[in-house]
Amino acid sequence: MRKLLPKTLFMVLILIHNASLLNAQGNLPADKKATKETIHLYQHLRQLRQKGIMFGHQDDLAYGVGWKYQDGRSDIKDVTGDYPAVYGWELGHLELDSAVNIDSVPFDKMRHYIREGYDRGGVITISWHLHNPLTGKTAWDPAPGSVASALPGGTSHELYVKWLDKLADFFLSLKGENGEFIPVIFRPFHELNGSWFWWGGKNSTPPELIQLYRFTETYLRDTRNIHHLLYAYNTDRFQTREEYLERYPGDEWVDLVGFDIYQRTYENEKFIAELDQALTTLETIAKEKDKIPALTEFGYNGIPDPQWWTNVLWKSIQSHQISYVLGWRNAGFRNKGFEYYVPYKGQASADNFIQFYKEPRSLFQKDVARKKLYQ
Ligand code: BMA
Repeated sequence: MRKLLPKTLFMVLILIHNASLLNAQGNLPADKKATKETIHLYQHLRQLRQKGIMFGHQDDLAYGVGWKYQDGRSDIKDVTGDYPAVYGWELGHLELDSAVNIDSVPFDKMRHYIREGYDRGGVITISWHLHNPLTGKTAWDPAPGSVASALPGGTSHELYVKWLDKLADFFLSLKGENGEFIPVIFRPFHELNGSWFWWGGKNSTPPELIQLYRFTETYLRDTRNIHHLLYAYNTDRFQTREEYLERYPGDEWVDLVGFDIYQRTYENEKFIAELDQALTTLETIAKEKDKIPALTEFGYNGIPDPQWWTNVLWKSIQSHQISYVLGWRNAGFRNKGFEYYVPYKGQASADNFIQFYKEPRSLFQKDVARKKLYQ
């Protein structure tokens, strides 16, 4: 009896701890049936913002500049000795039954990397550059009426639903050690205020896209019974609050609010001012709506400024309480040029990245693993 007591007491304390987390106001994600790992992740993401900003990287474990599919490798780890806290993955071409994604990453390998990141205590986020279901061409085919046609009653609706089934199957294949589903921050229809994708900007009316967003979420959640997703509402760079919210599906559909932004000129000060301003607006919106703000994609291709991490990125984000920033993929040699958004070992900004890594409020794998985000 005496021996059992501490263990029983411990379990009771855990139960009380979990119950208090679950009952606290505003502590449930948009999906009211979310799995317990998903709820815990959601709650930790909300709280962790007070401690710092997580660093994320797209396709981090799959390839980097000059390498592909080497177990345990990551450009971020090569530079800092630590992995990122957030791992981004992309599902484009899943809808085509292709074995590899839009960037040639085999889906089987991706599943394995997702599990690896989760096992290390990291956060998984997923985007989907799905083809245009109306024209059968790429995501970058802004044919008029594409969104309307994907809606119930539309000519490509049936195909769109078939694609959602493939997406659902993929999400349902992501499992941890004990058979639990691996929580994912899903950011459907990203950059939705820009007009380059079939779903975005001028290519549909805001009510059409809102309807498609809600349909998609309802289908995954209620028809396919998927309860391990957090939903991100994701624009590109924006000027005003009104522009940001124009296609917002509503508070009950969204967990995170974010935007994507890239630096494309040498004008650091201009970029800092724009990013800082947009983050201020985003945080105000997030506060009002009780959502988690994040910089869902960023980058400066080739990072030509060796001091960029501390002098530009950190300078712009340090005073903000956002959940994470996701650097885009290190594609390496592509289209007759190099494309990468985080340094690799020996790259001009690598030393400065280490300085950024050492900032107490920049969070990487080791920092978040300690937080046990799924418990
Ligand atoms: C874009 C580019 C493309 C890539 C796509 C999906 O921003 O990086 O090269 O195919 O994302 O990952």
